[in-house]
Amino acid sequence: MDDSLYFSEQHIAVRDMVREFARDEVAPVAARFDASQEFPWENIQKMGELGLLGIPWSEELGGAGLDLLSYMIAIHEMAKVDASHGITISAHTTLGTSPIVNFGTREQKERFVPLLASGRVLGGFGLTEPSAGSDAAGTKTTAVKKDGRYLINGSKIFITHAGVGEIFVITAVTDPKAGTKGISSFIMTKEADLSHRGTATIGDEPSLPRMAGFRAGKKEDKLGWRASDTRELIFEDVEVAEENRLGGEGMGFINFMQTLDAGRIGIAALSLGIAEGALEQSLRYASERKQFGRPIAQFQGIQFQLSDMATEIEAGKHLMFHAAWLAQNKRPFGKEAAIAKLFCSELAMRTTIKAIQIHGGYGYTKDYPVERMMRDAKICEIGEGTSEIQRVVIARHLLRGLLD
Ligand code: COS
Repeated sequence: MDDSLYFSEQHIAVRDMVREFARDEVAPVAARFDASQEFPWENIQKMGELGLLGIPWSEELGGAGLDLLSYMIAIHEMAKVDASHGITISAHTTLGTSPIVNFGTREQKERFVPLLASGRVLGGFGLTEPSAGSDAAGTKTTAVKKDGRYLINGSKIFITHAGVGEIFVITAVTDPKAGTKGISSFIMTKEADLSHRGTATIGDEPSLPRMAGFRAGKKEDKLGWRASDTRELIFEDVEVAEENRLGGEGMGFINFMQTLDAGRIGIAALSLGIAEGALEQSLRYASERKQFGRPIAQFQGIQFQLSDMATEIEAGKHLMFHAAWLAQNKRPFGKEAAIAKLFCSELAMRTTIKAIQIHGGYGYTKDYPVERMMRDAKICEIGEGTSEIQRVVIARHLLRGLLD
C-alpha cells in the first residue's frame, strides 16, 4: 500500500516520528525488557512527551488533537518494532481513556483526561473476571449503593497496566436482577507500583486519591507482551463516590462493548505492525543468508513465503484502515472492526511462524526478534475478544434482522 496515496502530510509526519522513536529508543531495548518483564517506564515517559499517549483527544483535554487514523498509524508503526510498547499506547488510550472521553461528564473529563492524555498517569480498563471472559456479562464484582456512595467488592484479571496504572474504568453489578442492564461502570484511582521506574517521573500523581481497598494483585508471567504490565485488580470494600460513576446506572455493559468495538481496530493495527516487522526481518535475513551458494531469497520456496506474507498484510491494512475510517467518520463500524481484528490477528500468527521458518534454526533463538514477534502475536487472537468472539460478533451483524 502506497501510504502517500491515502495519508495526509500529518499522517506521514506521525508515522515518521514514531518510526524514528521506535528505531532509536525501542529497538535497542525491546529484547532486554522482554526478558526481564519490566515495564519500560523511561520510554513510556518519552512517548507521553511526544504526545503518543493522547493522540486522538482534543488539545483542550490535553491531547494531541489528531485523528483516529493518526492513532492507528502510531500503534502500527510502534508494533513493527515492539508490541509491548504498542499495546501500551492502545490499552492506555482506547481502553483506559476513551470511556471517560466518550461517556464521562464534563467534570470527569476535565479532572482525569489531561492527566492521561499527557502520559503523566497511566490508565486501564477492568472488565475481565474469572467468570467474565468471553461472557462479558458474567461480572461478579458488585457495587452496592449506600448513603450516596457505592461499596465495591470483587476482582478483575488480566488487566493491562494494573500495576503501573493509577486511573481505571471498571464494571460492577449494581442491580443483580437486571442482567446486562444491571452493570455499571466506575472511575477508580489507586497507587502505582513504581519499582523499576528508574529516572522516570510519571506514575505518581499527587492530585489523585488512593482509594482504600483498591490495589493490584498478582503479576502474570506471560508468553508475549512481556514488557507490558498485566495483573489482577482487587477491590475490598472500596468506597466510591457517586460522582465517580461513569455514565448512567446500568449503562456499563453497553459502554464497555462500544469501547471494545473501537479497541479491536487498535488490535488489528498492532497485529499488522507485528506482521510487517516480521516480514521486514525476513526480507533482510533472506537476502543475506546464503545456502547452496546463493542468498536464500533467490529460491522460489522462500519467495513464495515472502509473497504470501506481503499479500495478507496488504489485505489486512485495507481492512484495518477501512474500519478506522468508518469510526473516524462516525459511521457504524462494529462489524468491520471485528473483521479487521479477526483477519489481522490470525495473519500475524501465520506471518510470524513463516518468519521463523525462513530464519531456520536462528529464528528459534533469541538472536533474532522473530521468535518474540511470534509470542507477541498470539495474544492478538485472544485479547479484546477472542477470534471465536469476533466470529460471533460478525455473524450477529450478518444475521441481524434475518432471524427475528
Ligand atoms: N455496541 C453497543 N451495544 C451493544 C454491543 C455493542 N458492541 N454489544 C452488545 N450491545 C448491547 C445489545 O444491543 C444489548 O442491548 P439491548 O438489551 O438493549 O438490546 C445488550 O448490549 C446486551 O447484548 P447481548 O445480549 O448481545 O449480550 P451477550 O451477553 O449475548 O454478549 C458478546 C455479547 C458475546 C458479544 C459479548 O459478551 C462480548 O463481546 N464478549 C467478549 C468480551 C471481550 O471482548 N472480552 C475481552 C476483554 S479484554 S479488554
